[in-house]
Amino acid sequence: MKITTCIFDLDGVIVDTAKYHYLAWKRLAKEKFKKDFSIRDNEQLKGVSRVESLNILLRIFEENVPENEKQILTDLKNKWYVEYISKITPEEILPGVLKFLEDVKRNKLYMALASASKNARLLLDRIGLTHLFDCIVDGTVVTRAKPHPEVFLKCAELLEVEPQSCVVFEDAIAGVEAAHAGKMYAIGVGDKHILHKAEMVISSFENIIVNDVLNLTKTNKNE
Ligand code: B16
Ligand code: MG
Repeated sequence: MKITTCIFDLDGVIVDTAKYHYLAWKRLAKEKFKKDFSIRDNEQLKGVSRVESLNILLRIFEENVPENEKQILTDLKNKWYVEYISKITPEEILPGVLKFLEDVKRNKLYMALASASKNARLLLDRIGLTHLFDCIVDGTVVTRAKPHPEVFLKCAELLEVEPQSCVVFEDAIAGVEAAHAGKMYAIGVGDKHILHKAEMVISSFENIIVNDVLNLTKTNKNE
């Protein structure tokens, strides 16, 4: 089937917000539990929803918190995170992304944004990319977290395209799994050892052109 749509994750694909999520979780761990949250443990939070991220963090620290207090903790983490990202500028768009997005437009493919983040629109506005996307599906719209494919399937539904004609760009293992669960192709952005389940892995958008995406159909099991 011909590729019709490129679906982009936001955090870690278009802009490196993982470091800001990390700083905010690290601060929470320090101030509330007097513990140090490592960058290695932070990998487990990528692409995962806010509340599930807290659950993972509590599991790592073997801490128990009553359900009603979880909201207070996630609100605090989000307050700090929003403070950090409010200062983001278009300069923080990752290398090669703008050129690749222009290439997608030139090839008349749909462009969708699919993010687990409830701050996705704020972030897109800050970096000036909102107008480029044909549809935006974020954490305020979906109820099920990756690896469930809901966020990607919703994009296909809104654009009225077949999931098999969509290619998802993801930096998280859970995101690659979600794309496959939705019968879509996955291109990993990051480490090829971590994202080895994807059909293709790029270390940066400087290493890909749209033709590479269109050629996926020739070799792939989705055919
Ligand atoms: P928020 P993505 C995800 O965004 C992040 O990777 C993940 O670390 C974060 O916990 C999640 O969004 C929720 O974000 O707290 O802002 O609602 O990678 O799916 O674009
Ligand atoms: Mg991500």
